Amino acid sequence: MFGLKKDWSLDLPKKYYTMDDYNGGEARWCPGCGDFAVLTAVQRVCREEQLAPEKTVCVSGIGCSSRFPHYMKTYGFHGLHGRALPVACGVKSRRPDLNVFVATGDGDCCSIGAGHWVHALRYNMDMTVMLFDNNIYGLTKKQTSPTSPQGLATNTHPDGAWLPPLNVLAATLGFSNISYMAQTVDWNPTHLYETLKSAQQHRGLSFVRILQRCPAFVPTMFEAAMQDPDKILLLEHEKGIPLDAGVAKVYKNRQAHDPSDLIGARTIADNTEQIPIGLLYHNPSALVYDDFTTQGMGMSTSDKIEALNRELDRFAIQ
Ligand SMILES: Cc1ncc(C[n+]2csc(CCOP(=O)(O)OP(=O)(O)O)c2C)c(N)n1
Ligand SMILES: [Mg+2]
Repeated sequence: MFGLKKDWSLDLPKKYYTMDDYNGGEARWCPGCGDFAVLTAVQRVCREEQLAPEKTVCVSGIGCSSRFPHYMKTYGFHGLHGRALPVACGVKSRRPDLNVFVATGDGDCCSIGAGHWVHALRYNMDMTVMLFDNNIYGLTKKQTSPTSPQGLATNTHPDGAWLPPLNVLAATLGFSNISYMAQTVDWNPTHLYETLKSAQQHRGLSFVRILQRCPAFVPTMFEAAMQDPDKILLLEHEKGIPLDAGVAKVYKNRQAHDPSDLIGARTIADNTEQIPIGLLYHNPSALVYDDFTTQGMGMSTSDKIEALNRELDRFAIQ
């Protein structure tokens, strides 16, 4: 009589979400695309944290990486190019109870969506933002993006990109009221997973830049760092991303970095000779905009009408 209680009601186990509960179907990215690894890592985080699929929403802009919401069996919004963040802020402002993930590309976030990048990070609403940075416009087939390295031959700069890339880490650290910024790579699944898990647990906007391979258009982009792990600088600290023994074994080039140290984070970000991975900055006490947008949400209709009338009365001409 397994699971049958004395009053004849069934003692069913609490629902446990498995990977399947987050699987939105076969992902159609190119073979070898780094986006697959990110998708799996997010599904693992959802399972680990037991995020209810019906309480989770993935928001994106436009790009290969922005196809992400289609492959998650959660709510999703595949939006307009560059507009992932304002949509996500809108969702969060009315539904603070939802877990929000944002998928945005380097073109989506740092080019056409750059204005929203600055302001959404300043609003610091509680969501996990994943910047899929493959240093190229993938979906439109190889145009220069703000993070393309100088000299990269693309369809818009066949003789090589003219300018050095935008330093995403340094730029983000310059925005006001940021609360969480980490960097990871798609080709180390453990570090990727640990980083996204830590990001999801943070209350506020966690901005995670993921160096992401695009074998179709820039197949050698991160090859040097993959071949020689010493080109990666692994940041370690008790307040940082939990250090997995396997990850520590691969990345011998390590630096202790307290993520509350903004000046230290800026110094690391400015050194473009190495690729830092880990938590660069964390300020859990930054103001969270949700605390303002959710004010009055529990009001009844008559309370709302009364409050509205009170406001209108302020304009009455005596
Ligand atoms: C308003 C607007 N401008 C331009 C485009 C064309 N467009 C679609 S995706 C894209 C860039 C995609 O690059 P990225 O954001 O880096 O994503 P990826 O495909 O590399 O993942 C561009 C320019 C568009 N869809 N809408
Ligand atoms: Mg891109």
